[in-house]
Amino acid sequence: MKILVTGFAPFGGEKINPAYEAVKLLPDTIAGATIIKAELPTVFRKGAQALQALIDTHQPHAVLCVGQAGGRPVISVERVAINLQDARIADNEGNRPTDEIIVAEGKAAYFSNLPTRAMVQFLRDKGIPAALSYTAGTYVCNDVLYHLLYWIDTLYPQMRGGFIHVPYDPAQVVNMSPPAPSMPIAAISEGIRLAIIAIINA
Ligand code: PCA
Repeated sequence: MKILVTGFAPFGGEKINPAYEAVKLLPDTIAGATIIKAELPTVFRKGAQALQALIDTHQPHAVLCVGQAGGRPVISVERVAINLQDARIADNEGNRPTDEIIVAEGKAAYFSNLPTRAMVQFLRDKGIPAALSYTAGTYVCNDVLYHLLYWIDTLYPQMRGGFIHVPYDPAQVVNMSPPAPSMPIAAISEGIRLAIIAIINA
């Protein structure tokens, strides 16, 4: 089995993106599955284009994208992506879409076909705080997840795909007052590893 796991480039003035830092720490093999790791640009549409090129090249059985959700206190396993771009801040190329549809002929929303509830439960069983999330936002992460789930619906029905949002790393919040919630990158990486085991075991 081959699993593509992606993180994102830092955005919004941050020096690191804990999502990609945690993805980089993953082993190359998890429970017998080959793990392919990559970084996506934090840019509307370009992030999704980069993901499509990776899927074309590697033909993975499953795709797990990981992004930073600064302010969320736990690892969030996303259930749904919506057909909307609505950016609070500019992306890394200065795009700031408002009220834009992602795919004109796409559905209003798609559900992840990963075992989201089992992933959350497995992380909790192993001591990593995790929760189901019913919104991936309306920024670049939702854009990438929406494209992924649209392709699964229309092009790759055998493929499984989904998204995990992760908290800030402590180094990103030390100078905030009060500091936003955070989780060390090593713990985030272990959470992603456990989520991948839950995907393999489903
Ligand atoms: N988080 C952003 C985009 C890139 C990332 O890591 C988001 O939640 O949309």
